[in-house]
Parts: sequence; structure tokens; C-alpha cells
Amino acid sequence: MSADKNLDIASIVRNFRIDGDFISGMPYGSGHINDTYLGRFKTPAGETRYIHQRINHNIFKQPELLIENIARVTTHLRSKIQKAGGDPNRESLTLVPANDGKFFHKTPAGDYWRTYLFIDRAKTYDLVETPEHLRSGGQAFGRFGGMLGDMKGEPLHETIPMFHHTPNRLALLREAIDADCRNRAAGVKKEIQFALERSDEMGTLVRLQQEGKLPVRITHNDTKFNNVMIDDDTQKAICVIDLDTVMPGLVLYDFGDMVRTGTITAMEDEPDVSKVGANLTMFEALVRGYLEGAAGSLTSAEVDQFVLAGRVITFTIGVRFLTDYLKGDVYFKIRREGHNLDRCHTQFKLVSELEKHAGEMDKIVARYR
Ligand code: ADP
Ligand code: GN1
Ligand code: MG
Repeated sequence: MSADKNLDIASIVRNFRIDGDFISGMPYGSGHINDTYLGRFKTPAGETRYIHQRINHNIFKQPELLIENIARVTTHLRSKIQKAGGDPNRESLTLVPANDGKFFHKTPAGDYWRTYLFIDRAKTYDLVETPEHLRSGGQAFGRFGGMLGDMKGEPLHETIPMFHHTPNRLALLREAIDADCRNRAAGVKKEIQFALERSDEMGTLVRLQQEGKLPVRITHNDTKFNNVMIDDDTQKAICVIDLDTVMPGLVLYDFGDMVRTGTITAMEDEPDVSKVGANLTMFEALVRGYLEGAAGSLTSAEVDQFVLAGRVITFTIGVRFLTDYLKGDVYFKIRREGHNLDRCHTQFKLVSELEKHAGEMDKIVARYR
């Protein structure tokens, strides 16, 4: 299910309630999971654009439940944004209905497609450029969690069970090592050792949750920095996107993934790990922004674990990249041989850097909490 330039996107988009004549549909963005296309349409008022996505149903096994989650979450967010005088079409994702009124279209081949309004005059960044961006992104994700705190009704569906459950991710790594289906384990002994020797500490968040010390909330669960759009004019974070994993979770997973993607000094797939460090100015901006956005809704037990959370999530995602490498790259999209191994290396290097700087990071948190 990789982005396919020959795909007949015209035959997909005509299933959605879109005014205008189709001009083109091209692969878009750098997400690792779904196939995203930018659709351009001609209307009497000028060109309009939409985002069309084929949901990766190898990963999201029940796309209809996933869409139900997103519809509930965006409806809730839109009403809050409207009440606050904001522009819900710009500050929230907006699902466009299909011709049958559902928020997805299922093709005869069994693929699920959805369409969103395109958020104009804004961009996502794979690497943070300024502390102000990260502070603002932190505010947006912190606020996002806060706004969902009073969402009524049944719990959201768990779109990927045990998504950030670190001990389970380690169990899956062990399975992949044992199966060694691509004969790659012998080449990654050091990486395996790095993972296994940290398994106890990295299980801390799950343990604290099991002991009832950390509350389960509605969380985003994929707060990497390129999942928030930055407004071109104001340079402020305008909209949180990529809502596929919004479900019950720990707020620390959201904060931790922002540490992972916001403090790193190189791209996630940088082959030269000597370029990978942890930028503490960025960390400070993130702590400030996240606490501002969450506006007092976090418990002190949660804030106590901010620094550890950065390591846990970076480690856990490194373990997932390593596991996928051992399994033959079946989960994350790759664009070159060894891509997942490069990604694992940057994550493990960042874990080491975060370990080195833990004392200074604690002091930063203490200044703003
Ligand atoms: P994935 O799950 O594969 O990461 P995303 O939902 O994050 O997919 O989308 C991939 C990219 O497409 C985003 O990083 C962003 O640049 C762009 N994008 C997604 N939704 C929108 C939108 N509504 N408006 C503008 N750009 C979008
Ligand atoms: C994936 O969908 P995307 O590219 O925003 C992944 C995250 C990982 C991330 C690593 C559903 O995020 O969990 O942290 O790649 N999403 C899913 O970059 O597995
Ligand atoms: Mg994404």
C-alpha cells in the first residue's frame, strides 16, 4: 500500500461531496503509514484543494471504527473552537462526507478512503526550526488533550491495541529476534543489547499506570512534530492533525513523542548518528508550551515523569523500528535498504543523549512546573 502515481485518484474523489472539477491528485507529505494525496479542483471561485487518504488497513484493522473516533473527536473540537471564536475549518480537521453521507468511501477492492478539507497557508515540518515553533506546537498538543477531557460518551475505540505498551513492544522484538525471518539478527547484536539492557526502566510508565498512579485520558498518541500544522503568516501552530491513534492513553506518551521529535538535532532517518543530539533549548520551549497548553489539567505525578517520558517514547519507537527491520520492513514505509535500521540508530542515539542530560532536563521542568 505505498503511494502509487498511477492510481486512478479521479475515480476515488468522485465518491465524495466535492464541488468543482477535478484537476489532479498527487502523493503528498511524508507520513509513514497512510497514503496521502493532494487533490486540486477547479471551481468558479478559483482552485480548491483537499487531502485524500487511503487508510492503511493492514495497520488499522477496523477503519470504520477509526473513522467513527475521528468524527466524534473533530465534532467535539469544532464546537469548542467555535465557542472560543476560532475558525473550525482551520483549527481542526474537517472530514468531507462521501456521496452516501458516510465519512469514508470503501472501494470494491476493500480499500478505505477519506477526504479532509485542505488547511491552506500552513505547513508541517519534519524537523523543528525554532524554539518558538516547538513552544507553539507544545501548546497546541497540550490544549488538544485538555479540550478532549470533557468529551462525553463511550470510550474511544482502541485503534491499535497496546500501542505504546513498552513491555509488549519488547516482547514483539524478542519474537522477531527468535523468528529472524530475514537473517538480520546477527548484524544488529549491539542494538538488541541496547534495547534489552534498558527493558526494566523503560517499563516504568506502564507500571505506574497499572498501579493507578497515572490517569488514563484521551490522548493523541502520535504527537510527532510533523503532525501539527504551523501557520505561514503567524508561525503559530494552528491545527493538530493525524488523528488515527486518538484513543485512551497516557499524556506522557504525547509529551514524550514531542521530546523525541522536538529536541532531536537531525532527521529521524539521518544515517550519520554523530549528528544526533538533544537540544535543551528546544526542551525548555516544549516544557513551557506544553504546560501552557494543558493549562493546569495535569497531575503532579504526570509532570514528575516528563523527563523519563522522552526517553521511554524515543526508546519504544526505536524498538519498533528495530523490530520492523528484523521482520523485513512490513510496517513503516521505507525508501531505501536499511532505512528502518537508520531510524532505530537515531532513536537509540537520542535515548543515550537524553540519558546524559537527564539532570539538566529535570532542572528545566522544575523551573516551569
Ligand atoms: P500519516 O498518518 O501517514 O502520517 P498524516 O495524516 O500525518 O498521514 O498526513 C501526512 C501529511 O499530509 C501531513 O504531515 C501534512 O503535511 C499533510 N496533511 C494531512 N492532513 C492535512 C490537511 N487537512 N491539510 C493540509 N495538509 C494536510
Ligand atoms: C508513524 O503516521 P506517522 O508517520 O505520523 C507511527 C508513529 C511513529 C512514527 C515514527 C500509527 O507516525 O507511531 O512514532 O511513525 N504511526 C503509527 O516516525 O504507527
Ligand atoms: Mg503523520
